[in-house]
Amino acid sequence: MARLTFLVAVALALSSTTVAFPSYGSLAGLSEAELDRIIPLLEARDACPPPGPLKNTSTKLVNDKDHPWKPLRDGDIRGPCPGLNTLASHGWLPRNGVATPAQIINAVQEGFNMGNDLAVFVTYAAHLVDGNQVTDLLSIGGKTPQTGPDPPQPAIVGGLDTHAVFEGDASMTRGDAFFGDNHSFNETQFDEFSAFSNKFGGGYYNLSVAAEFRWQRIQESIATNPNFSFISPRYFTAYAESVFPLVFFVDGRVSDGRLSLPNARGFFQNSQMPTDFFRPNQSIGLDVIGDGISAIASAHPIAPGKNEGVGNYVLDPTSADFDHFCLLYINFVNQTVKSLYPNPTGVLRDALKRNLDNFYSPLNGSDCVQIFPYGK
Ligand code: HEM
Ligand SMILES: *[C@@H]1O[C@H](CO)[C@@H](O)[C@H](O)[C@H]1NC(C)=O
Ligand SMILES: *[C@@H]1O[C@H](CO)[C@@H](O)[C@H](O)[C@H]1NC(C)=O
Ligand SMILES: *[C@@H]1O[C@H](CO)[C@@H](O)[C@H](O)[C@H]1NC(C)=O
Ligand SMILES: *[C@@H]1O[C@H](CO)[C@@H](O)[C@H](O)[C@H]1NC(C)=O
Ligand SMILES: *[C@@H]1O[C@H](CO)[C@@H](O)[C@H](O)[C@H]1NC(C)=O
Ligand SMILES: *[C@@H]1O[C@H](CO)[C@@H](O)[C@H](O)[C@H]1NC(C)=O
Ligand SMILES: *[C@@H]1O[C@H](CO)[C@@H](O)[C@H](O)[C@H]1NC(C)=O
Ligand SMILES: CC(=O)N[C@H]1CO[C@H](CO)[C@@H](O)[C@@H]1O
Repeated sequence: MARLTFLVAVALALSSTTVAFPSYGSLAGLSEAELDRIIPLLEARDACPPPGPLKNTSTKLVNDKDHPWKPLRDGDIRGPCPGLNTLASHGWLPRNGVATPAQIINAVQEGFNMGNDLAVFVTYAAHLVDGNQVTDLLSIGGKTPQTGPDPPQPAIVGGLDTHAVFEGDASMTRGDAFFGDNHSFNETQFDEFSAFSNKFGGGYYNLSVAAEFRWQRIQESIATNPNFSFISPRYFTAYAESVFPLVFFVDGRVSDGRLSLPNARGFFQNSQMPTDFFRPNQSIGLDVIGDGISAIASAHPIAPGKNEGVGNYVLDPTSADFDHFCLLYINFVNQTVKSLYPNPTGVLRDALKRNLDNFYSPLNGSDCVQIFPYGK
């Protein structure tokens, strides 16, 4: 009897641990003892290799009858990225907001015609720092709100809401983490987005608006956020994300580089494509986005740095910048990933090595040489 009670207690303890640690929870930053306890409870999954480019890159209806917008159900996860949120709310991604990297790459290619190099690079960057390497799952936001009694649990980081490794400051429609919410749509910020679109774009978000508003958001963070950080990778993603709406949120039958405010609100706030929305008429990858980044950054140049107190923006010469793209890759791997996983073993190490290969693959053949923090 005592033995049975003991077994039941162990079973309960194990199941509550499993509940407390979702399959998509990130293992980044956990102690060796926590990793030893949690990893055996996870169902390890061999990831499929990254999908290749689309075979047919024509424009087509993507708000179609197989991908209707649906409202959130209890427990569905959404996060700081209006692109991924929208794909989930239209069923191009699992509607619960938890996906494998391969599902994300397929969805951004099919749904928005994102180019394969960009899709692979961004997805594995996010997965390496915010996803679960062992189960191959990534949450596009935080974790499901815990319902019921809270069992003791390790500090679960993970999902794209995690601050400072991928998600960062000076977003257009989301606040800085310092102010408490780094991922929800903010109406005040959208009002400003609209005001800038009226002032510089004749009522549309176009490249001129993108340049002015990017600069405005940087200036606001400098002036108000004592903890403002604008170094790589955020330095790159902030500019890239200012370009994305111009190409991915504009109907592919028009492709005129300007986004109407009602359609912008649909994507940014409601994770919703316009009725009858067609994806871009060609795949848009690193080269086109790179041109957009240059146009926006050159309108109001500022080097990477961080605030040391409100209003005191101090440059950080160790950060990668537009002249040192390979340093983005090197620092991300050698510093960010390495510090989150200082000494991985077993299935975790194997998965990290595979995902580092996948992350590097769009750079293969360039003069940016691959590095191997966990051996070849
Ligand atoms: C390929 C995988 C993708 C990943 C992992 C990803 C991840 C993210 C993350 C973490 C952010 C938050 C950055 C921040 O504000 O701190 C973000 C923002 C953003 N993403 Fe994505 N994204 C992806 C694809 C896309 C696509 C396909 C689109 C457009 C269709 C898109 C559009 C945007 C935009 C416009 C923002 C800026 C939001 C704002 O500043 O208010 N993303 N993304
Ligand atoms: C490519 O897709 C478009 C839009 O769905 C379709 O009209 C066209 O026939 C396809 N082309 C080929 C070669 O399959
Ligand atoms: C403050 O900045 C540091 C360094 O970027 C970051 O690790 C930390 O999460 C930030 N805290 C908040 C509340 O934004
Ligand atoms: C939205 O942003 C504004 C301006 O930065 C800020 O004052 C406000 O607290 C934010 N609202 C929410 C709900 O976070
Ligand atoms: C944006 O729209 C405004 C108003 O129509 C126009 O003056 C400006 O040239 C446009 N910017 C670009 C890059 O097309
Ligand atoms: C897509 O549309 C743009 C703007 O109308 C046009 O310049 C471009 O040639 C089109 N691309 C394809 C592949 O049809
Ligand atoms: C990566 O880090 C290792 C160990 O800290 C160092 O020896 C190596 O030079 C770094 N690689 C690059 C390319 O910076
Ligand atoms: C890079 O390309 C080489 C030669 O095509 C190939 O053998 C290697 O597996 C590739 N590496 C990665 C990480 O994609
Ligand atoms: C680090 C950080 O500030 N993360 C926050 C992102 O936003 C969510 C929701 O408000 C917070 O719970 C996180 O702490």
